[in-house]
Amino acid sequence: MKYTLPPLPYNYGALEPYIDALTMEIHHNKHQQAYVNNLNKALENYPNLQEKTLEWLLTHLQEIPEEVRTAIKNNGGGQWNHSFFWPVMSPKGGGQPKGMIAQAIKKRYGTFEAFQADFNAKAKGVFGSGWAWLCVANNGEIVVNSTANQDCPITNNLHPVLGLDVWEHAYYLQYQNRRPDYITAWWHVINWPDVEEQYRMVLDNL
Ligand code: MN3
Repeated sequence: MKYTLPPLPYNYGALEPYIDALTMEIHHNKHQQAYVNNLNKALENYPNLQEKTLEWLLTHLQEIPEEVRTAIKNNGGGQWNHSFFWPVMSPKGGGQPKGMIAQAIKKRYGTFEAFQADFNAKAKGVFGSGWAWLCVANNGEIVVNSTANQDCPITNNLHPVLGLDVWEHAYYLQYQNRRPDYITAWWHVINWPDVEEQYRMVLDNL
């Protein structure tokens, strides 16, 4: 089995009261584990694809045989997105960013609040299941966008530095239908030092 479930960088209850322990446990241990299992299953009969990185697979979907392309897009995206998602949250999170990402946000939006409003609107606007993102485009500009299902921004040449899972499985136990309340709570757990690190890494690799 090539792909495995990455451990969370904190315990399941660490993000309470903003995200409850049972949601975190099911989300990580059941939902992400299912993406891992189904990704491995999709790759079972394709030894040449097993040798590629997950990033390669998600940026070369058109080169993947049609019979496993959707499975790899969905489950590979699920594995990538969730592995990215956990470290951008922290029990010591929240507040406002510092450093280069703070400057980029200020340059693009003027204020942190204007950025937050745009991100919230994109997150609330996802119809059905998907994600909201803060990404960097190939020209170095930051972009706030959303993706459907488990579509990964890297497939479209956008490099995430922050992401929010707005699938119902991410919040339904605690917030039921109140996605906006989940989004509001989530700002309290954003790990801005990690976002800054992601941003610097992306810029270094453009
Ligand atoms: Mn999820």
